[in-house]
Amino acid sequence: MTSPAIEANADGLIGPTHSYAGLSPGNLASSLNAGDASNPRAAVLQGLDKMKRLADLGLPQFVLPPHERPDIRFLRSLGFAGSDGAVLERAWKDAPSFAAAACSASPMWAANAATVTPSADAADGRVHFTPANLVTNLHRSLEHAQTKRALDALFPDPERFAVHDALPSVSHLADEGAANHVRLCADHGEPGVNLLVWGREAWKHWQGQYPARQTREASESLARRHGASGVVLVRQSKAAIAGGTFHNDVVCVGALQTLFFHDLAFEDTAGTKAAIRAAAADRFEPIFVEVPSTDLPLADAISSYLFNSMLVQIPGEDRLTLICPTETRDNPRSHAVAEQLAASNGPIGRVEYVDVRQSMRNGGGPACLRLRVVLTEAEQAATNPAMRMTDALHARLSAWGEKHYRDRLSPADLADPALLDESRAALDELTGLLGLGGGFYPFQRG
Ligand code: SUG
Repeated sequence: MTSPAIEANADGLIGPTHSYAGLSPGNLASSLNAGDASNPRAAVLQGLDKMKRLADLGLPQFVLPPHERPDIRFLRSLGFAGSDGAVLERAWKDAPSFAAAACSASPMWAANAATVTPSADAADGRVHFTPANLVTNLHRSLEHAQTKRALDALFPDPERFAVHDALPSVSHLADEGAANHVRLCADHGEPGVNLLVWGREAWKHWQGQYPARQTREASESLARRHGASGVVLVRQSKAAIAGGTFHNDVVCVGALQTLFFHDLAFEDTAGTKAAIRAAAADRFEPIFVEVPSTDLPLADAISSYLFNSMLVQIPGEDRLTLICPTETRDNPRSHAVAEQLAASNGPIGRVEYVDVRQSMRNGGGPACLRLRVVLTEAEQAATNPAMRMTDALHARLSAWGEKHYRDRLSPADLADPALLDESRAALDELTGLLGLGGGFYPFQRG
């Protein structure tokens, strides 16, 4: 017996320290824009508008709170002491790379928050979450404990939800979460095919210029601990990683029966398709929409983020809608591919565009900002209602962002102790707005 289910989104609310610090080698946008001034206020409003857009389309939308940044606890663990302001000041003087990592607003990219297995695919009938350890990049490795706290707050019922700890934080088990997971199915509530894409193997030396962020062993462990069915493990292509595909979701997105991807996404495209077909067996016929490099060179795919779009089934519509960043419309080749898709009789009936430019400049498109969670009616009812996006919450959070966020932040401003106080004041108020209770943030626990 399967229960009808819908695909909800939980987006990372962009934090007050959103900045361009060049922290992610292999993520070309992050390197290219390093040192530029950011606009955290515009960023949070863009993210909120995107959430409202999805909620208005009839898809359940949740908000994941930003993490406390600067991460003073992390800096203290490195031996910096004194008042919180003194810790920050000293760290920026003596260890600026660690200080920059401690200030990153990277938890905004919720596709990296966790890997999710819907209850229809899990052996014990619960929805499983494993926060990603994100060990490849220092600034991101600081996220998983607070991510678990946020997921516990949003999915509090242990009868229905299993929120695990991250995999051990070692390079052998490097895990980047749902950015390397695609689920295909006949219908969200029915058992699906779980495509887990890895870049390197734990025991083999990695020689690429850029890091491969997901190990095969991490993906296997996730599937094992979630009791996931329909698992297909495939290798991300080395050419894709070399070209700047730091996550599979930069060149691939899927929904229901449709897999939309660039021809350089996988090391073995024919093998990947065959494995997906075999896993789908007689349950459904996968639809492959493959974009050849001749139509769209990898470099254009990466700079325009055509594939880092949200592929969604709007309630009541037969065909899928692709929600792309405005950068896709600005790139003539990507735009042509998107328009052809919508004009064809294929599975994607409509293309829309959303402005998330502040996030895009750090390599985070519409799909990076959201974590997809397939939920049955009963599971939806068991989520924390205070974290669900509504018109009223959108208005409250927009006013909150306007009040607390700066409209200009250069990387040098991250050292300003006033920013620490401003960020904490913002997060303190937010815990009330999202019903998170006291002690949600480390600074509230003393
Ligand atoms: O991990 N950028 C993020 C972008 C994550 C995008 N997520 C997905 N593709 N799902 C990253 O590389 C840049 C931060 C900086 O340079 O300041 C950063 O962390």
